[in-house]
Amino acid sequence: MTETNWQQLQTDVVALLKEARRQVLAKMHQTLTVDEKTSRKDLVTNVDKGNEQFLIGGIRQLDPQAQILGEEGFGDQLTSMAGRVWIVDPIDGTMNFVKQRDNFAMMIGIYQDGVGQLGFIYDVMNDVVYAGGPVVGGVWANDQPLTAPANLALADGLIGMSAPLVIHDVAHTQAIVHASAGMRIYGSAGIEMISIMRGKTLGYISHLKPWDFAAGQVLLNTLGIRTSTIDGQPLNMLSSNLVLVATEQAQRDILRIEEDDVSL
Ligand code: 2AM
Ligand code: CA
Ligand code: CA
Ligand code: CA
Repeated sequence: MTETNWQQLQTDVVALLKEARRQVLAKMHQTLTVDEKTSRKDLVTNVDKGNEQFLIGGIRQLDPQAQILGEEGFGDQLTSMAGRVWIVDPIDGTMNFVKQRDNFAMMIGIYQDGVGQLGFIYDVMNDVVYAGGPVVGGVWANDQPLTAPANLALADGLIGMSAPLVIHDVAHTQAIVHASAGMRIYGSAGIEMISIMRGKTLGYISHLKPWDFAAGQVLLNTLGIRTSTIDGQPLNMLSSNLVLVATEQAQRDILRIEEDDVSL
């Protein structure tokens, strides 16, 4: 693709995701094959793998020159973000998928030379695709344009967290929760990011891989929400990061807690 028609590409990716949803729903109530990756809390199913293969096949047709990074390893070995890179999480919230058959997402981020262009988070069970980016000038929930969430201070809203960080009080997460209006834990980075786009929570802190935040970063930044490491640095797209997603004000509040090293 020399001249990319981003609007058309967005439409094509949404169509691909809709077909992926049909396949996942059809397989969801059959017996799942569930394997442990690094621990009994880190699972992968036949549906994660099958869906990644399906999505990557579709992306290769849409953009044959691109590099593709997929969580389950069916894409390319990525060593740089040069050129066009697609980052795919076929099922985000696999534990929710296995235990609840709900609260999971499909996610795709498209980057050009390391810069986010389009993002997609599909809330599968509610059948809502969040799609958009700077190249199309906004974010849509299905056909509905989203407005930027209010720029809340930490004290004025709820914050999403990953449970292990709070249990072990990594990076002063307990002090951050204490300073907020309350904590919520959804168990899916994608569902957490949707909640922020909807203004239901003002941020999220979790230890994440590129496929967990690639799509959300594009969508959230388009809506004025900040994404960084817990130290306020840009996210590294080729490694794990301790990710801080927050409104501008809440990001400032949280970075101050990190700097002050306060324990409440
Ligand atoms: P996943 O389901 O695609 O693996 C769960 O708290 C959230 O964190 C999910 O979005 C999950 O994505 C992500 N996550 C990242 N690393 C994880 C890990 N090692 N184990 C479980 N979930 C992980
Ligand atoms: Ca996983
Ligand atoms: Ca994930
Ligand atoms: Ca996944």
